[in-house]
Amino acid sequence: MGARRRIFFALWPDGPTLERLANQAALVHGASGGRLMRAETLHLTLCFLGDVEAARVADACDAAAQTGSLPGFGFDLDQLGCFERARVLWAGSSHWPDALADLAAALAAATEKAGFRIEARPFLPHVTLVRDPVAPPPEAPWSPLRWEAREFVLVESIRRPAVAHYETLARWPLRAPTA
Ligand code: 2AM
Repeated sequence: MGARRRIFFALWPDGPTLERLANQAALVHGASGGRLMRAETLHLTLCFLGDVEAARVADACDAAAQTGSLPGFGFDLDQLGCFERARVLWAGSSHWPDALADLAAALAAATEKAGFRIEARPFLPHVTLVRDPVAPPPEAPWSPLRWEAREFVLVESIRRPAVAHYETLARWPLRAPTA
């Protein structure tokens, strides 16, 4: 069996958004305990492809290009949530724009058409902030945070002892949003 690479499509925060997100993640962590995600790892997964053959990375890029020029959008990370089984604390949106759901759906459709197997779990946009929290999320402070998405990226998750390392492999612009 050839080498495999763990890849996913994501929104990555721009500098100012990342700074606010990282600051707030640190506040949450102060209340929740557990393992705080490092600032450079904060992201929102759009479509998780998992471990694929290395040669298939190019096919994932082709599939992304097939989605055409989709519009950019803004959304608010306005709530904290928790996946209890996975033991993660995250920031998410109570209402997200159709353009965000459409982007995730377009990537799922294009990658499935290219033969990738996508999990059928419903899309729930979230940014993981803390792993293995000790306290439940309502204890933690959170101020709504605006995120303007103008591109999406293909990222590789490289397993290193103890820490997750993410490397951006490619990026695609989103169109200027219509007013
Ligand atoms: P998480 O933050 O909820 O753990 C890299 O692992 C990224 O892919 C993370 O954002 C992670 O979500 C997400 N991810 C991992 N496994 C996944 C799966 N089976 N389905 C969807 N997303 C997954």
